[in-house]
Amino acid sequence: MYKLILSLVLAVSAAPVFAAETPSYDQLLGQLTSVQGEIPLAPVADKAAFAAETEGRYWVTVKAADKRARTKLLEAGFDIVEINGDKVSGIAGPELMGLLSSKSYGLVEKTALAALVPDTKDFPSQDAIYHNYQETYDLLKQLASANSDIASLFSIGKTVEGRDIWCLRLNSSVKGEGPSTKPGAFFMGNLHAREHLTTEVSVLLAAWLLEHRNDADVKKYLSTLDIYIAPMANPDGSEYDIKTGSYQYYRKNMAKNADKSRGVDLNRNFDSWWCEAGASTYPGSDTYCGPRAFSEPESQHLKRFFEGRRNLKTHITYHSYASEILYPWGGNEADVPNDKDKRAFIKIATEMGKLTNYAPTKSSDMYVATGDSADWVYAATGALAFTFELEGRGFYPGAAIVKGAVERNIKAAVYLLSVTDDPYKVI
Ligand code: 0X9
Ligand code: ZN
Repeated sequence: MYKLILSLVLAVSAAPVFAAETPSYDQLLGQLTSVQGEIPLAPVADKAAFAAETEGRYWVTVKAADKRARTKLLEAGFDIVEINGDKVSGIAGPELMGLLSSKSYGLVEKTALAALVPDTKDFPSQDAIYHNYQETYDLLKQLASANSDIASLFSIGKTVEGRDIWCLRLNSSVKGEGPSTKPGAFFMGNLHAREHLTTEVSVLLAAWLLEHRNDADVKKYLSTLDIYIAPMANPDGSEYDIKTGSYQYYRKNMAKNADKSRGVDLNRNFDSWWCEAGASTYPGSDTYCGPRAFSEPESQHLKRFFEGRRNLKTHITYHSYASEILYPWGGNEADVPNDKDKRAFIKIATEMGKLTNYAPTKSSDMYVATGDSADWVYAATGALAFTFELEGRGFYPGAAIVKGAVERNIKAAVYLLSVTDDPYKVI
């Protein structure tokens, strides 16, 4: 990917706002359109190269009549990925297969994950346009240095394995981690490892905003707001998902659990009714909530980030995939108690829904799951926090999907910026 960018940059003269080595948004998207088609879910060539992670895990479809049934499945440790009418599909480990095959569950279909996963040492060639950790960091660094009057890069903190959670800040008066009184917006990608499209949406949003920094509306947001973009909130998991020789369908962080299993679901580890529903206490499960709320360095750093920036008014955490824009609560079937907030949530989600063709949805209508980041952000800071479930079929939807997803989501993000000065002006 990086070599591709470099050769393109050498071949095409850079737009004036970018330093010579910085690829423009169009150049980045040029690459995105140059590869077409979804990744075929082909049988794996070298089964011996398979990491233990896919061993004994299945892609499973079971009956689940309603959201209560879905929440119960999450609690049993089932990782729901798709909801289709009265059925759900997702990933189950060996410990769950017995239960799901029993009479009390309606098992419709199961396929060994090992048979579905394409072989790769990094992003596979069809997906070379996706940014891995180093490429994401390099692009953020280039964007910051080419726009050093308004952009800066800092680390929110280090992960379990010692990687930095990089965050690009766009603020015309303050750099790095200095405090700001301007209303703030925070865009975050890739809290779940395998949801790589969310990294692309976030990092290309950054590239687009800076390339369009002289457009009247963008210029206004850049001079009046405090904007943060962290495209990879779970870089350990994200790298693990692509670096072990094959896509791993990996969701969690890389915590070493007491029972020797790996990973805590960061979107169950926040202190919002922590581990009460739709989460598992079994460490091997994909929805493991961790030993306690905020047990993980990644969630701790995000907590500190939000608590130290009370100027933040709006937030999107990007996930994939369901084409939905979710608003609180997700951990509780009730509506948020503050009527003004509720109306603002619904109105803003609806407007962003028109721009993306995603469905505005109360999060708990998907399923009740406690400990998610958006519930905590809203409850703890009052910032209007949305969970985007991007479009696509599958976690590895291929290169062709990226351009449209990025373009649609830039529109929604720019709309969110347009209300960040006062989100209640929409009601
Ligand atoms: O389950 C999740 O964490 C999110 N879906 S994903 O497929 N990306 O894993 C949805 C979170 C929505 N929040 C709640 N329903 N609480
Ligand atoms: Zn997710």
